[in-house]
Amino acid sequence: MSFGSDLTERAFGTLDAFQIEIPSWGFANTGTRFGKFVQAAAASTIEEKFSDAAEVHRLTGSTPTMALHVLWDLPNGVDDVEKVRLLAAKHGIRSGSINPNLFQDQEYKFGSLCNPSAEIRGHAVQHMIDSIHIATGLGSKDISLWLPDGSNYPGTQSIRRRVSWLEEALHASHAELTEGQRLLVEYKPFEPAFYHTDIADWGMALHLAKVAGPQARVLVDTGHHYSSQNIEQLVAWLLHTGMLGGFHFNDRRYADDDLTLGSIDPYQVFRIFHEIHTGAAEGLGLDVAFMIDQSHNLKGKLEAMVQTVMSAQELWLKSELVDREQLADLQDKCELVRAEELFRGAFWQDVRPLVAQWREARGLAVDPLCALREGGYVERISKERAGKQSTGGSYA
Ligand code: RM4
Ligand code: MN
Ligand code: MN
Repeated sequence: MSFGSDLTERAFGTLDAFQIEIPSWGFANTGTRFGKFVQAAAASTIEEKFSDAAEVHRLTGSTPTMALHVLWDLPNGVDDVEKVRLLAAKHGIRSGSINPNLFQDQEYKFGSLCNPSAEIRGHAVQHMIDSIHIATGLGSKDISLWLPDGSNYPGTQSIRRRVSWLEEALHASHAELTEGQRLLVEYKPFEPAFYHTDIADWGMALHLAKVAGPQARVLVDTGHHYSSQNIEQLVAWLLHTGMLGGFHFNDRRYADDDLTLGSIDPYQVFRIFHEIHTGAAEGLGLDVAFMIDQSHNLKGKLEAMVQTVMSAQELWLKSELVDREQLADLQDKCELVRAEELFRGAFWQDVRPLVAQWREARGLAVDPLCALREGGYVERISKERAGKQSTGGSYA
């Protein structure tokens, strides 16, 4: 397929502006609840994670920031800020969103921000506040809260009392935000709790974000929905209400599978991106953080991350190429098949040559996966790290 020069220019602008954050935990050994398969190249220190993130950014040009998980990456909390600042500067990767960890300590067995014990709730709020101070120290804009709280059996907890505790906790946390910072509220309908989760869906997250204060927004993790939920529709609603703060991208077939973005349903990512492009074109003044939340236990860490970023770039560009003016016209006329074909047509375009042209023009590897394989980085770290990997710094 050949592309005209206008289109090429537009595509280059779209790709230049595209950024997606990578998660530090994506480079660590990870697994399922049945165990972990250890990889020689897996990172076990924060320095190794920064080094891996820099390699992904060098190859893809789109990942200047890395999300950090407080207890995994800053086990000493605020005291680790200076060390992390130096590493970020050394590797040319900025610290991205700060993720509090309210699921690791033994005292959180029956909940953290929603624990019936006021004392334990207090510890959890303090952890939120520490996380915000870490973000301030690192120059990070977003604190993204995923709350593991919930219960396993009907009747064992008061759902409504827990809502009140959450409202109080998020309001108190929000008060610590500095100007320009945001509190992103993530939701998830199940796991680790299996009867009720305290922030189970986007409606609950939206309510809590509103109660927390003006700098709170909703974070959509694409893996955190019931099967068959129409994610682009809720994205459209969050855009409409000005409450969409960001995404954790991953793909899934069954549950919160954390598979590679677009590996199961690329059309869904396209549809979500289309909503965002449409919102931006309509002047909504968007401030939406794109982040990856994946951790691969079978694929090579670096390879999976580069593949994910490439898929994101391709889908972001495809969805930008929808002729939105013509689509709006067809929608107005209820020309269903023509509208659908226009939409699907953009999805089916092969934009990979266009992305390759952009890479070449920007001095990036034309084929980042091949460059990763041939560049020797993974071999080098596999030798350096062999035998010293820990299985900490990520889940199960
Ligand atoms: C959760 C959720 C959070 C992530 C943890 C590790 O399922 O997606 O965003 O921080 O996993
Ligand atoms: Mn997530
Ligand atoms: Mn998840």
